[in-house]
Amino acid sequence: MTRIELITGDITGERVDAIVNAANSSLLGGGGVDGAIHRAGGPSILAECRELRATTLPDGLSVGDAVATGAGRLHARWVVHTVGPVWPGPGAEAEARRELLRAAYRNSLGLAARLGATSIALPAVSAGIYGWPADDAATLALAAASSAAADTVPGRVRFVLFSARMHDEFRAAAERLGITIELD
Ligand code: AR6
Repeated sequence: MTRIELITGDITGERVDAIVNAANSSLLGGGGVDGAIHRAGGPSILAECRELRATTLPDGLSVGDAVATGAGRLHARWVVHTVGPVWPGPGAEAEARRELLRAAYRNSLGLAARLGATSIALPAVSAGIYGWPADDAATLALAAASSAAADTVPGRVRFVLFSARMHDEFRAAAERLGITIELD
């Protein structure tokens, strides 16, 4: 049974096996949580990302995929980089991209589980610079974590939300979905 926790805070302070980064396809850094993770984790994470680009990912990481590096100075073993979709605005395209946001969570959780992570911290992927509506982002995130088969998700899943407002959105989404969560 997966334990899902909601906390408000800065994900770079987490002590877990794996920290998920809301990156972009270049893997070469950016703003938001991506910038914060690289700043706090130090240059080794970017060096590993450059190495991935030079070897297995010459065209970058596709939207919805996930890849792991070490975690540098962070209190974690791995950073799992994923790329969420940009919010396209309401309409048919939004439904297609929702599947990509689900995939970003599913692939991040699955990769961490395969690496042997028993705990993982995730931000609200796509809900910042990429503009995804907070209520839908929260619903997709929690549904992905709670519906995953036990061996495809670390036992402890912590959603680390950067604002009280996003924390409220996740709590409301958990209620709508009927998911039991632990609050810090
Ligand atoms: N800890 C936890 N959550 C955070 C932190 C932090 N330190 N900093 C921001 N957030 P965003 P995206 C929240 O914009 O929407 C980058 O430039 C933030 O409030 O980081 O997937 C990448 O390189 C929001 O709720 O990621 C890409 O180009 C959530 O994390 C692009 O932004 C995600 O916001 C990705 O955009």
